[in-house]
Amino acid sequence: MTQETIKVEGMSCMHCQLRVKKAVEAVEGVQRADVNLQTKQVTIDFEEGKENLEKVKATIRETGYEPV
Ligand SMILES: [Cu+2]
Repeated sequence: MTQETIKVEGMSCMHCQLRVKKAVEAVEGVQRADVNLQTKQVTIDFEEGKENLEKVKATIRETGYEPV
């Protein structure tokens, strides 16, 4: 498993937090995503060999938030 942490701007409440979590967890190769509203950090656990951070970032953007 590989873990990556990115920062995401634009999340303001628990609804945003859940939307981002669900969207990221639906990306192929993502095992789990944890979203921290306070720190704006999204921690992503990828399956070995299926790390695709660019796809995750694109999905977050499509969902309406801004990965930085
Ligand atoms: Cu919200």
